[in-house]
Amino acid sequence: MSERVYIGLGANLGDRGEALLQALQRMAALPQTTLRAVSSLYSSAPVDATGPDYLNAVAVLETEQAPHNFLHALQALELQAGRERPYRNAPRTLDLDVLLWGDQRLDSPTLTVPHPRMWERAFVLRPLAELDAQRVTAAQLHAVCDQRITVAQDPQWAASAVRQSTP
Ligand code: A4P
Ligand code: MG
Repeated sequence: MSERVYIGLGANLGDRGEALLQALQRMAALPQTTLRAVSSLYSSAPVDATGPDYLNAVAVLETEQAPHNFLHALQALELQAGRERPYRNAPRTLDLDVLLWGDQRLDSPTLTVPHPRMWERAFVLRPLAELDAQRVTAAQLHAVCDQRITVAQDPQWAASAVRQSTP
């Protein structure tokens, strides 16, 4: 059975836009997985972190993979993009977070879904609301409206990755 999965993408080191696009292409090529849609590309100030501004986006995929297998695949893509983990919330070349896994709640030592901090973050809620307005309330968006975030590119920035994935 396939599930509709929302992934948060972020980068604030290196060629950030290229890293996010390549990650989308690589996620689109994962077994039993289709990339359905990608939000606009957002530029955002670091939240609970220091360093350069981030580029962020949210992607929706359908996958028949099990959640932990999928998480391991995402972590392999982070490593491939040169991700290092010197300390918590350190600047990064690529971060891929599982935000939502259908309507499921998952709570294991390595995977918590919905992502526990997503509701505090405009860089997640704004692109998520763009993809699926029913997933985010006006009150939730209002709660993060003081965070600095702007649209850097419209959703066409990732159209080639979505086309590549469509069977
Ligand atoms: N893990 C548990 N649940 C999940 C999940 N739903 N998705 C575990 C992904 N991983 C999950 O992650 C640490 C551990 O979380 C993993 O081993 C995994 O088993 P990590 O990617 O190694 O470390 P991290 O990225 O520093 O942690 P995390 O939780 O992704 O950090 P946050 O809280 O997401 O914060 N500001 C802006 N503007 N844009 C950003 O993208 N990102 C962060 C990272 C901070 N500030 C930011 C941004
Ligand atoms: Mg992460």
